[in-house]
Amino acid sequence: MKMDVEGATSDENMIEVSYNDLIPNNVGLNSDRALKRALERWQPKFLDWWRTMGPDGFQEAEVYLRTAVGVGKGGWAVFDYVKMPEYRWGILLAPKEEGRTIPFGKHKGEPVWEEVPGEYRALLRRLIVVQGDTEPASVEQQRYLGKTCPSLYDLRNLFQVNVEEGRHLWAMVHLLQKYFGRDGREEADALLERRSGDRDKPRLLGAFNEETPDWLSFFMFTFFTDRDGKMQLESLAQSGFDPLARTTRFMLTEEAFHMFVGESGVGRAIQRTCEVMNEAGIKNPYDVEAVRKLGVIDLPLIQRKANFHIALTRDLFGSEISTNAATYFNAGLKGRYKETRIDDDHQLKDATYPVLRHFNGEFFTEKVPALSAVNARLLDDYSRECQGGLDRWNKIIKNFDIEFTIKQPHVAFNRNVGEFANLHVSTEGGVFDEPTWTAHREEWLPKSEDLKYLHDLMKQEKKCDCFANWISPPRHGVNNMEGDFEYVKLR
Ligand code: BYC
Ligand code: FE
Ligand code: FE
Repeated sequence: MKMDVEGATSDENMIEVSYNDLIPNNVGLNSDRALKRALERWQPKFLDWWRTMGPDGFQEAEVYLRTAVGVGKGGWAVFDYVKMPEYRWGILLAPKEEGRTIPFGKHKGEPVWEEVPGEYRALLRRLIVVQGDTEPASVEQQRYLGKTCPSLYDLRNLFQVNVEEGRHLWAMVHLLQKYFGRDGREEADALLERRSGDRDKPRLLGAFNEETPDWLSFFMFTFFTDRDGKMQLESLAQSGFDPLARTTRFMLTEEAFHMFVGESGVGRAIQRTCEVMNEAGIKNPYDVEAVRKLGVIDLPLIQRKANFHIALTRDLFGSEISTNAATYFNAGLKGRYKETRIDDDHQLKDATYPVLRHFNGEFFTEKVPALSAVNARLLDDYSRECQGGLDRWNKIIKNFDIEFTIKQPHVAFNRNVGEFANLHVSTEGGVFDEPTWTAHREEWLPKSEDLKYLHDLMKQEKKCDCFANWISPPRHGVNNMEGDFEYVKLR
Protein backbone atom coordinates (compact mmCIF):
# COMPACT_ATOMS: atom_id res chain seq x y z
CA MET A 1 0.00 0.00 0.00
CA LYS A 2 1.25 3.45 -0.82
CA MET A 3 1.77 5.32 2.40
CA ASP A 4 3.11 8.70 1.38
CA VAL A 5 0.76 11.46 2.28
CA GLU A 6 1.57 14.70 0.61
CA GLY A 7 2.26 17.43 3.10
CA ALA A 8 1.88 15.07 6.02
CA THR A 9 5.24 15.89 7.54
CA SER A 10 4.47 19.58 7.55
CA ASP A 11 1.97 19.05 10.40
CA GLU A 12 3.74 19.85 13.65
CA ASN A 13 1.61 17.38 15.57
CA MET A 14 2.32 14.61 13.18
CA ILE A 15 4.15 11.76 14.77
CA GLU A 16 5.42 9.43 12.12
CA VAL A 17 4.20 5.91 12.23
CA SER A 18 6.70 3.44 10.93
CA TYR A 19 5.05 1.24 8.32
CA ASN A 20 8.28 -0.46 7.32
CA ASP A 21 8.11 -2.70 10.35
CA LEU A 22 6.16 -5.92 10.57
CA ILE A 23 4.00 -4.22 13.17
CA PRO A 24 3.41 -0.55 12.33
CA ASN A 25 3.94 1.61 15.40
CA ASN A 26 4.94 4.95 16.84
CA VAL A 27 6.21 3.50 20.10
CA GLY A 28 9.76 2.73 19.00
CA LEU A 29 9.15 -0.98 18.92
CA ASN A 30 12.55 -1.63 17.35
CA SER A 31 14.33 -0.54 20.49
CA ASP A 32 12.35 -2.88 22.78
CA ARG A 33 13.32 -6.36 21.64
CA ALA A 34 11.46 -8.33 24.30
CA LEU A 35 8.20 -6.54 23.56
CA LYS A 36 8.73 -6.83 19.83
CA ARG A 37 9.22 -10.56 20.17
CA ALA A 38 6.12 -10.95 22.34
CA LEU A 39 3.99 -9.01 19.86
CA GLU A 40 5.41 -10.88 16.88
CA ARG A 41 4.47 -14.12 18.60
CA TRP A 42 0.98 -12.90 19.24
CA GLN A 43 0.46 -11.57 15.69
CA PRO A 44 -0.07 -14.97 13.97
CA LYS A 45 -2.56 -15.95 16.68
CA PHE A 46 -4.41 -12.72 16.04
CA LEU A 47 -4.47 -13.39 12.30
CA ASP A 48 -5.72 -16.89 12.94
CA TRP A 49 -8.50 -15.46 15.07
CA TRP A 50 -9.30 -12.84 12.40
CA ARG A 51 -9.53 -15.46 9.68
CA THR A 52 -11.80 -17.73 11.68
CA MET A 53 -13.87 -15.17 13.63
CA GLY A 54 -13.65 -12.04 11.47
CA PRO A 55 -15.97 -11.12 8.57
CA ASP A 56 -17.24 -14.39 7.17
CA GLY A 57 -16.75 -14.85 3.43
CA PHE A 58 -14.90 -11.60 2.74
CA GLN A 59 -11.30 -12.35 3.62
CA GLU A 60 -10.27 -12.14 -0.04
CA ALA A 61 -12.33 -9.09 -0.94
CA GLU A 62 -10.52 -5.82 -1.65
CA VAL A 63 -11.94 -3.19 0.63
CA TYR A 64 -11.46 0.57 0.37
CA LEU A 65 -10.13 1.14 3.88
CA ARG A 66 -8.65 3.97 5.86
CA THR A 67 -5.35 3.39 7.61
CA ALA A 68 -3.97 5.90 10.10
CA VAL A 69 -0.44 6.98 9.32
CA GLY A 70 -0.10 9.66 11.95
CA VAL A 71 -1.60 10.52 15.30
CA GLY A 72 -1.55 14.30 15.15
CA LYS A 73 -4.57 16.54 15.25
CA GLY A 74 -4.83 16.45 11.45
CA GLY A 75 -5.79 12.78 11.71
CA TRP A 76 -3.56 11.76 8.84
CA ALA A 77 -4.82 8.73 7.05
CA VAL A 78 -4.65 7.05 3.69
CA PHE A 79 -7.48 5.35 1.85
CA ASP A 80 -6.72 2.40 -0.37
CA TYR A 81 -7.89 -1.07 -1.36
CA VAL A 82 -6.76 -3.66 1.16
CA LYS A 83 -7.57 -7.30 1.74
CA MET A 84 -8.60 -7.32 5.37
CA PRO A 85 -6.11 -9.94 6.61
CA GLU A 86 -3.42 -7.66 5.14
CA TYR A 87 -4.64 -4.61 7.01
CA ARG A 88 -1.76 -2.89 8.83
CA TRP A 89 -2.94 -3.16 12.41
CA GLY A 90 -0.63 -0.90 14.30
CA ILE A 91 0.21 0.40 17.75
CA LEU A 92 -0.51 4.08 17.89
CA LEU A 93 -0.31 6.33 20.90
CA ALA A 94 -1.44 9.93 20.99
CA PRO A 95 1.43 12.40 21.46
CA LYS A 96 2.92 12.66 24.92
CA GLU A 97 1.96 15.72 26.91
CA GLU A 98 5.13 16.93 28.58
CA GLY A 99 4.79 17.56 32.30
CA ARG A 100 1.35 15.93 32.56
CA THR A 101 0.22 15.31 36.13
CA ILE A 102 -2.41 12.93 37.51
CA PRO A 103 -5.63 14.91 37.14
CA PHE A 104 -7.78 13.36 39.89
CA GLY A 105 -7.94 11.07 42.91
CA LYS A 106 -5.63 10.83 45.87
CA HIS A 107 -2.49 11.20 43.72
CA LYS A 108 -3.78 14.35 42.06
CA GLY A 109 -0.95 16.67 41.01
CA GLU A 110 1.77 14.00 41.10
CA PRO A 111 3.57 13.28 37.83
CA VAL A 112 1.77 10.66 35.72
CA TRP A 113 3.05 7.08 35.89
CA GLU A 114 5.09 5.72 33.01
CA GLU A 115 5.19 2.30 34.64
CA VAL A 116 2.45 0.40 36.43
CA PRO A 117 2.40 1.26 40.15
CA GLY A 118 2.74 -2.04 42.01
CA GLU A 119 -0.21 -1.42 44.33
CA TYR A 120 -2.56 -0.88 41.37
CA ARG A 121 -1.30 -3.60 39.12
CA ALA A 122 -4.27 -5.95 39.48
CA LEU A 123 -6.83 -3.14 39.13
CA LEU A 124 -5.19 -1.75 36.01
CA ARG A 125 -4.84 -5.14 34.42
CA ARG A 126 -8.54 -5.80 35.04
CA LEU A 127 -9.56 -2.53 33.38
CA ILE A 128 -7.34 -3.16 30.36
CA VAL A 129 -8.53 -6.75 29.99
CA VAL A 130 -12.20 -5.75 30.16
CA GLN A 131 -11.66 -2.98 27.62
CA GLY A 132 -9.66 -5.33 25.38
CA ASP A 133 -12.27 -8.08 25.57
CA THR A 134 -15.03 -5.94 24.07
CA GLU A 135 -13.08 -5.21 20.89
CA PRO A 136 -12.79 -8.71 19.37
CA ALA A 137 -16.22 -9.50 20.82
CA SER A 138 -17.83 -6.88 18.59
CA VAL A 139 -16.06 -8.26 15.51
CA GLU A 140 -17.40 -11.71 16.36
CA GLN A 141 -20.90 -10.34 16.83
CA GLN A 142 -20.82 -8.66 13.42
CA ARG A 143 -19.22 -11.52 11.58
CA TYR A 144 -22.13 -12.55 9.34
CA LEU A 145 -23.52 -9.14 8.47
CA GLY A 146 -21.64 -8.87 5.17
CA LYS A 147 -23.98 -11.42 3.65
CA THR A 148 -26.94 -9.07 4.01
CA CYS A 149 -25.33 -5.68 3.43
CA PRO A 150 -27.72 -3.00 2.12
CA SER A 151 -24.97 -1.57 -0.14
CA LEU A 152 -21.26 -1.71 -0.85
CA TYR A 153 -20.93 1.61 0.95
CA ASP A 154 -22.37 0.08 4.11
CA LEU A 155 -20.34 -3.08 3.66
CA ARG A 156 -17.18 -1.03 3.54
CA ASN A 157 -18.16 0.89 6.67
CA LEU A 158 -18.84 -2.36 8.52
CA PHE A 159 -15.38 -3.61 7.62
CA GLN A 160 -13.77 -0.30 8.56
CA VAL A 161 -15.37 -0.57 11.99
CA ASN A 162 -14.25 -4.21 12.25
CA VAL A 163 -10.59 -3.58 11.41
CA GLU A 164 -10.51 -0.65 13.82
CA GLU A 165 -11.97 -2.76 16.62
CA GLY A 166 -9.21 -5.21 15.75
CA ARG A 167 -6.72 -2.39 16.16
CA HIS A 168 -8.24 -1.51 19.53
CA LEU A 169 -7.52 -5.05 20.59
CA TRP A 170 -3.90 -4.52 19.52
CA ALA A 171 -3.83 -1.34 21.59
CA MET A 172 -4.79 -3.22 24.77
CA VAL A 173 -2.54 -6.17 23.98
CA HIS A 174 0.38 -3.78 23.61
CA LEU A 175 -0.22 -2.50 27.15
CA LEU A 176 -0.62 -6.01 28.55
CA GLN A 177 2.54 -7.28 26.93
CA LYS A 178 4.67 -4.25 27.62
CA TYR A 179 3.70 -3.57 31.22
CA PHE A 180 2.38 -6.79 32.74
CA GLY A 181 5.03 -9.39 31.98
CA ARG A 182 4.00 -12.98 31.89
CA ASP A 183 0.44 -12.64 33.13
CA GLY A 184 -0.02 -9.86 30.60
CA ARG A 185 0.99 -12.25 27.83
CA GLU A 186 -1.41 -14.84 29.18
CA GLU A 187 -4.24 -12.32 29.24
CA ALA A 188 -3.35 -11.32 25.67
CA ASP A 189 -3.78 -14.91 24.56
CA ALA A 190 -7.01 -15.31 26.52
CA LEU A 191 -8.46 -12.31 24.65
CA LEU A 192 -8.27 -14.44 21.50
CA GLU A 193 -9.76 -17.50 23.19
CA ARG A 194 -13.02 -16.21 24.65
CA ARG A 195 -15.90 -16.05 22.16
CA SER A 196 -18.97 -13.86 22.01
CA GLY A 197 -22.02 -15.86 23.07
CA ASP A 198 -20.06 -19.02 23.87
CA ARG A 199 -21.51 -20.90 26.81
CA ASP A 200 -18.19 -22.16 28.11
CA LYS A 201 -15.91 -19.23 27.38
CA PRO A 202 -18.07 -16.15 26.88
CA ARG A 203 -16.90 -12.57 26.54
CA LEU A 204 -16.71 -10.70 29.86
CA LEU A 205 -19.54 -8.18 29.62
CA GLY A 206 -23.22 -8.91 29.01
CA ALA A 207 -23.89 -6.88 25.86
CA PHE A 208 -20.98 -8.48 24.07
CA ASN A 209 -22.52 -11.92 24.20
CA GLU A 210 -25.68 -10.88 22.36
CA GLU A 211 -26.21 -11.42 18.67
CA THR A 212 -26.12 -8.68 16.07
CA PRO A 213 -28.46 -10.46 13.67
CA ASP A 214 -29.39 -7.70 11.24
CA TRP A 215 -28.26 -4.29 10.03
CA LEU A 216 -30.68 -2.33 12.16
CA SER A 217 -29.06 -4.06 15.17
CA PHE A 218 -25.64 -3.16 13.80
CA PHE A 219 -26.56 0.51 13.45
CA MET A 220 -28.17 0.55 16.91
CA PHE A 221 -25.11 -1.18 18.34
CA THR A 222 -22.70 1.32 16.81
CA PHE A 223 -24.88 4.20 17.95
CA PHE A 224 -25.55 3.04 21.51
CA THR A 225 -22.85 0.52 22.42
CA ASP A 226 -19.90 2.11 20.64
CA ARG A 227 -20.95 5.24 22.48
CA ASP A 228 -20.41 3.38 25.76
CA GLY A 229 -17.01 2.67 24.25
CA LYS A 230 -16.52 6.39 23.82
CA MET A 231 -17.57 7.20 27.40
CA GLN A 232 -15.38 4.48 28.90
CA LEU A 233 -12.41 5.45 26.72
CA GLU A 234 -12.88 9.10 27.71
CA SER A 235 -12.69 8.04 31.37
CA LEU A 236 -9.59 5.95 30.74
CA ALA A 237 -8.04 8.77 28.70
CA GLN A 238 -7.87 10.70 31.98
CA SER A 239 -5.85 7.94 33.63
CA GLY A 240 -2.77 8.63 35.70
CA PHE A 241 -1.18 5.65 33.95
CA ASP A 242 0.02 7.66 30.97
CA PRO A 243 0.39 4.84 28.40
CA LEU A 244 -3.29 3.97 28.96
CA ALA A 245 -4.29 7.62 28.62
CA ARG A 246 -2.34 8.04 25.39
CA THR A 247 -3.53 4.84 23.75
CA THR A 248 -7.20 5.48 24.57
CA ARG A 249 -6.90 9.08 23.37
CA PHE A 250 -5.94 7.81 19.95
CA MET A 251 -8.69 5.16 20.01
CA LEU A 252 -11.21 7.93 20.57
CA THR A 253 -10.37 9.47 17.21
CA GLU A 254 -11.54 6.21 15.60
CA GLU A 255 -14.61 5.84 17.82
CA ALA A 256 -16.17 8.94 16.30
CA PHE A 257 -16.51 7.14 12.98
CA HIS A 258 -18.22 4.14 14.59
CA MET A 259 -20.87 6.35 16.11
CA PHE A 260 -21.28 8.17 12.81
CA VAL A 261 -22.02 4.82 11.17
CA GLY A 262 -24.67 4.15 13.81
CA GLU A 263 -26.34 7.53 13.84
CA SER A 264 -26.38 7.94 10.07
CA GLY A 265 -27.42 4.30 9.53
CA VAL A 266 -30.48 4.55 11.75
CA GLY A 267 -31.14 8.03 10.37
CA ARG A 268 -31.11 6.74 6.79
CA ALA A 269 -33.50 3.93 7.69
CA ILE A 270 -35.85 6.46 9.30
CA GLN A 271 -35.53 8.78 6.31
CA ARG A 272 -36.45 6.01 3.90
CA THR A 273 -39.42 4.86 5.96
CA CYS A 274 -40.80 8.38 6.15
CA GLU A 275 -40.23 8.96 2.42
CA VAL A 276 -42.07 5.81 1.46
CA MET A 277 -44.90 6.54 3.91
CA ASN A 278 -45.33 10.00 2.42
CA GLU A 279 -45.35 8.71 -1.14
CA ALA A 280 -48.01 6.16 -0.22
CA GLY A 281 -50.00 8.72 1.74
CA ILE A 282 -49.68 6.83 5.05
CA LYS A 283 -49.97 9.28 7.91
CA ASN A 284 -50.30 6.89 10.82
CA PRO A 285 -46.91 5.46 11.85
CA TYR A 286 -48.73 2.69 13.78
CA ASP A 287 -50.29 1.33 10.59
CA VAL A 288 -47.55 -1.25 10.66
CA GLU A 289 -49.05 -3.63 8.16
CA ALA A 290 -49.30 -0.96 5.47
CA VAL A 291 -45.77 0.26 6.13
CA ARG A 292 -44.28 -3.22 6.03
CA LYS A 293 -46.04 -3.95 2.76
CA LEU A 294 -43.82 -1.23 1.30
CA GLY A 295 -40.68 -3.02 2.44
CA VAL A 296 -39.42 -0.50 4.96
CA ILE A 297 -38.97 -0.57 8.75
CA ASP A 298 -41.90 0.84 10.72
CA LEU A 299 -41.02 3.49 13.30
CA PRO A 300 -42.48 1.56 16.29
CA LEU A 301 -40.06 -1.27 15.49
CA ILE A 302 -37.19 1.21 15.39
CA GLN A 303 -38.29 2.35 18.86
CA ARG A 304 -38.42 -1.23 20.19
CA LYS A 305 -34.96 -1.96 18.80
CA ALA A 306 -33.63 1.22 20.39
CA ASN A 307 -35.19 0.21 23.74
CA PHE A 308 -33.41 -3.11 23.60
CA HIS A 309 -29.99 -1.68 22.78
CA ILE A 310 -30.19 1.25 25.20
CA ALA A 311 -31.04 -0.98 28.18
CA LEU A 312 -28.36 -3.50 27.33
CA THR A 313 -25.78 -0.76 26.94
CA ARG A 314 -26.74 0.99 30.20
CA ASP A 315 -25.79 -2.23 31.95
CA LEU A 316 -22.24 -1.77 30.64
CA PHE A 317 -21.75 1.15 33.00
CA GLY A 318 -21.77 -1.23 35.98
CA SER A 319 -23.65 -0.53 39.20
CA GLU A 320 -24.69 3.08 39.60
CA ILE A 321 -23.31 2.98 43.12
CA SER A 322 -20.04 1.12 42.99
CA THR A 323 -17.06 0.67 45.26
CA ASN A 324 -15.06 -0.56 42.26
CA ALA A 325 -15.62 2.76 40.53
CA ALA A 326 -14.69 4.65 43.70
CA THR A 327 -11.48 2.65 43.96
CA TYR A 328 -10.59 3.24 40.31
CA PHE A 329 -11.19 6.96 40.76
CA ASN A 330 -9.37 7.32 44.06
CA ALA A 331 -6.39 5.46 42.67
CA GLY A 332 -6.19 7.81 39.69
CA LEU A 333 -6.81 5.02 37.18
CA LYS A 334 -10.19 5.92 35.68
CA GLY A 335 -11.64 9.41 35.81
CA ARG A 336 -14.91 11.07 34.95
CA TYR A 337 -16.08 12.25 31.55
CA LYS A 338 -14.19 15.45 30.71
CA GLU A 339 -12.53 15.30 34.15
CA THR A 340 -10.17 18.20 33.54
CA ARG A 341 -13.05 20.49 32.57
CA ILE A 342 -15.06 19.81 35.74
CA ASP A 343 -14.86 22.61 38.29
CA ASP A 344 -14.30 20.84 41.61
CA ASP A 345 -11.51 19.38 43.77
CA HIS A 346 -11.17 16.28 41.51
CA GLN A 347 -10.90 14.23 44.67
CA LEU A 348 -14.55 14.21 45.68
CA LYS A 349 -13.68 14.56 49.35
CA ASP A 350 -17.03 15.81 50.63
CA ALA A 351 -19.01 15.93 47.40
CA THR A 352 -22.33 14.23 46.81
CA TYR A 353 -24.10 13.25 43.60
CA PRO A 354 -27.84 12.63 43.08
CA VAL A 355 -28.61 9.06 42.10
CA LEU A 356 -31.99 7.63 41.17
CA ARG A 357 -32.89 4.81 43.53
CA HIS A 358 -35.82 2.56 44.15
CA PHE A 359 -37.66 1.32 47.20
CA ASN A 360 -40.99 -0.47 47.44
CA GLY A 361 -42.36 0.49 44.05
CA GLU A 362 -41.19 4.11 44.29
CA PHE A 363 -38.33 5.89 42.59
CA PHE A 364 -36.56 8.64 44.48
CA THR A 365 -33.38 10.65 44.11
CA GLU A 366 -30.79 10.33 46.81
CA LYS A 367 -27.60 12.29 47.29
CA VAL A 368 -24.84 9.79 47.81
CA PRO A 369 -21.07 10.29 48.21
CA ALA A 370 -19.91 11.35 44.74
CA LEU A 371 -16.99 8.96 44.90
CA SER A 372 -19.31 5.97 44.95
CA ALA A 373 -21.50 7.46 42.20
CA VAL A 374 -18.90 7.77 39.46
CA ASN A 375 -20.65 5.14 37.33
CA ALA A 376 -24.03 6.84 37.82
CA ARG A 377 -22.56 10.12 36.69
CA LEU A 378 -21.02 8.59 33.58
CA LEU A 379 -24.35 7.00 32.75
CA ASP A 380 -26.02 10.41 33.07
CA ASP A 381 -23.42 11.90 30.72
CA TYR A 382 -24.07 9.04 28.32
CA SER A 383 -27.83 9.61 28.34
CA ARG A 384 -27.32 13.25 27.46
CA GLU A 385 -25.05 12.32 24.55
CA CYS A 386 -27.56 9.77 23.27
CA GLN A 387 -30.33 12.35 23.35
CA GLY A 388 -28.48 14.52 20.82
CA GLY A 389 -28.66 11.73 18.28
CA LEU A 390 -32.29 10.93 19.07
CA ASP A 391 -33.19 14.58 18.57
CA ARG A 392 -31.60 14.50 15.11
CA TRP A 393 -33.52 11.33 14.21
CA ASN A 394 -36.74 12.95 15.40
CA LYS A 395 -36.04 15.98 13.25
CA ILE A 396 -36.03 13.75 10.17
CA ILE A 397 -39.45 12.37 11.15
CA LYS A 398 -40.77 15.85 11.80
CA ASN A 399 -39.58 17.06 8.39
CA PHE A 400 -41.98 14.55 6.88
CA ASP A 401 -44.81 15.77 9.04
CA ILE A 402 -45.24 12.39 10.68
CA GLU A 403 -46.23 12.31 14.31
CA PHE A 404 -43.80 10.09 16.10
CA THR A 405 -41.00 10.69 18.58
CA ILE A 406 -38.26 8.21 19.39
CA LYS A 407 -37.61 8.31 23.12
CA GLN A 408 -35.16 6.88 25.58
CA PRO A 409 -36.92 4.39 27.83
CA HIS A 410 -36.90 4.95 31.59
CA VAL A 411 -33.44 4.29 33.01
CA ALA A 412 -34.76 1.33 35.03
CA PHE A 413 -36.29 -0.37 32.00
CA ASN A 414 -35.11 -3.93 31.35
CA ARG A 415 -31.93 -3.72 33.40
CA ASN A 416 -29.79 -6.63 34.53
CA VAL A 417 -27.02 -4.76 36.32
CA GLY A 418 -27.13 -2.19 39.13
CA GLU A 419 -29.89 -0.45 41.10
CA PHE A 420 -32.76 -1.73 39.00
CA ALA A 421 -31.56 -5.21 38.12
CA ASN A 422 -34.32 -7.09 39.90
CA LEU A 423 -37.23 -4.85 38.93
CA HIS A 424 -39.78 -5.11 36.16
CA VAL A 425 -40.13 -1.60 34.85
CA SER A 426 -41.92 -0.34 31.75
CA THR A 427 -40.38 2.08 29.26
CA GLU A 428 -42.42 4.82 30.99
CA GLY A 429 -41.13 3.92 34.45
CA GLY A 430 -44.09 1.93 35.75
CA VAL A 431 -43.07 -0.79 38.20
CA PHE A 432 -44.85 -4.11 37.65
CA ASP A 433 -44.83 -7.65 38.91
CA GLU A 434 -43.18 -10.12 36.61
CA PRO A 435 -46.27 -11.66 34.95
CA THR A 436 -47.73 -8.24 34.15
CA TRP A 437 -44.42 -7.01 32.77
CA THR A 438 -44.03 -10.12 30.64
CA ALA A 439 -47.54 -9.75 29.29
CA HIS A 440 -46.56 -6.31 27.97
CA ARG A 441 -43.04 -7.21 26.88
CA GLU A 442 -43.85 -7.13 23.19
CA GLU A 443 -44.93 -3.51 23.34
CA TRP A 444 -41.45 -2.55 24.49
CA LEU A 445 -38.99 -4.98 23.01
CA PRO A 446 -38.65 -6.55 19.56
CA LYS A 447 -40.86 -9.62 19.27
CA SER A 448 -40.06 -12.69 17.23
CA GLU A 449 -42.15 -11.55 14.26
CA ASP A 450 -40.23 -8.24 14.26
CA LEU A 451 -36.97 -10.10 14.08
CA LYS A 452 -38.29 -12.35 11.36
CA TYR A 453 -39.48 -9.33 9.39
CA LEU A 454 -36.05 -7.74 9.64
CA HIS A 455 -34.36 -10.99 8.78
CA ASP A 456 -36.43 -11.36 5.61
CA LEU A 457 -35.90 -7.71 4.68
CA MET A 458 -32.11 -7.94 4.75
CA LYS A 459 -30.84 -8.96 1.32
CA GLN A 460 -27.36 -8.36 0.05
CA GLU A 461 -27.13 -5.43 -2.38
CA LYS A 462 -23.80 -5.50 -4.16
CA LYS A 463 -24.23 -3.33 -7.25
CA CYS A 464 -22.38 -0.03 -7.08
CA ASP A 465 -24.59 2.92 -6.27
CA CYS A 466 -27.56 0.70 -5.34
CA PHE A 467 -29.19 0.59 -1.93
CA ALA A 468 -31.61 -1.83 -0.35
CA ASN A 469 -35.15 -0.50 -0.41
CA TRP A 470 -35.29 0.03 3.37
CA ILE A 471 -32.46 2.55 3.59
CA SER A 472 -31.65 5.89 1.94
CA PRO A 473 -28.27 6.54 0.32
CA PRO A 474 -25.81 8.55 2.42
CA ARG A 475 -25.33 12.24 1.82
CA HIS A 476 -21.63 11.86 1.02
CA GLY A 477 -19.44 9.04 -0.14
CA VAL A 478 -16.44 7.81 1.85
CA ASN A 479 -13.47 10.14 1.31
CA ASN A 480 -15.77 12.16 -1.00
CA MET A 481 -16.00 9.37 -3.56
CA GLU A 482 -18.74 9.46 -6.20
CA GLY A 483 -21.87 7.39 -5.72
CA ASP A 484 -20.85 4.70 -8.17
CA PHE A 485 -17.51 4.07 -6.48
CA GLU A 486 -16.77 0.38 -5.91
CA TYR A 487 -16.13 0.36 -2.15
CA VAL A 488 -15.64 -3.37 -2.01
CA LYS A 489 -14.37 -5.49 -4.86
CA LEU A 490 -15.94 -8.88 -4.29
CA ARG A 491 -14.21 -11.92 -5.69
N1 BYC B 1 -21.70 -7.50 32.34
O1 BYC B 1 -19.05 -2.20 40.64
P1 BYC B 1 -19.57 -2.80 39.39
C1 BYC B 1 -16.31 -0.67 23.94
C2 BYC B 1 -19.18 -6.75 36.76
S1 BYC B 1 -17.41 -0.70 25.26
C3 BYC B 1 -20.99 -8.37 33.09
O2 BYC B 1 -21.02 -2.89 39.23
P2 BYC B 1 -17.58 -1.52 37.79
C4 BYC B 1 -16.79 -1.16 22.65
C5 BYC B 1 -17.90 -6.00 37.00
O3 BYC B 1 -16.92 -6.33 36.02
C6 BYC B 1 -16.46 -0.13 26.66
N2 BYC B 1 -20.37 -8.03 34.23
O4 BYC B 1 -19.02 -2.08 38.12
C7 BYC B 1 -18.06 -0.90 22.20
C8 BYC B 1 -17.52 -6.42 38.39
O5 BYC B 1 -16.90 -7.69 38.34
P3 BYC B 1 -15.61 -7.98 39.22
C9 BYC B 1 -15.68 -1.22 27.33
C10 BYC B 1 -20.48 -6.74 34.65
O6 BYC B 1 -16.54 -2.53 38.02
C11 BYC B 1 -18.48 -1.37 20.99
C12 BYC B 1 -18.88 -6.59 39.06
O7 BYC B 1 -19.84 -6.73 38.01
N3 BYC B 1 -14.76 -0.69 28.32
O8 BYC B 1 -15.20 -0.28 24.10
O9 BYC B 1 -17.41 -0.17 38.35
C13 BYC B 1 -17.63 -2.12 20.17
C14 BYC B 1 -19.25 -5.40 39.90
O10 BYC B 1 -18.93 -4.23 39.21
C15 BYC B 1 -21.20 -5.79 33.92
C16 BYC B 1 -14.96 -0.69 29.64
O11 BYC B 1 -15.93 -1.20 30.14
C17 BYC B 1 -21.83 -6.21 32.73
N4 BYC B 1 -22.54 -5.36 31.97
O12 BYC B 1 -17.81 -1.24 36.23
C18 BYC B 1 -16.35 -2.38 20.63
C19 BYC B 1 -13.91 -0.01 30.48
N5 BYC B 1 -21.12 -4.62 34.59
O13 BYC B 1 -14.53 -7.05 38.71
C20 BYC B 1 -15.91 -1.90 21.84
C21 BYC B 1 -13.26 -0.91 31.47
C22 BYC B 1 -20.38 -4.84 35.68
O14 BYC B 1 -16.03 -7.72 40.62
N6 BYC B 1 -14.20 -1.51 32.41
N7 BYC B 1 -19.99 -6.12 35.73
O15 BYC B 1 -15.32 -9.43 38.91
C23 BYC B 1 -14.71 -0.87 33.47
O16 BYC B 1 -14.44 0.29 33.69
C24 BYC B 1 -15.59 -1.63 34.41
O17 BYC B 1 -15.16 -2.95 34.40
C25 BYC B 1 -17.10 -1.62 34.04
C26 BYC B 1 -17.86 -2.17 35.26
C27 BYC B 1 -17.53 -0.19 33.71
C28 BYC B 1 -17.41 -2.51 32.88
FE1 FE C 1 -13.24 -0.17 20.09
FE1 FE D 1 -15.97 1.23 18.34
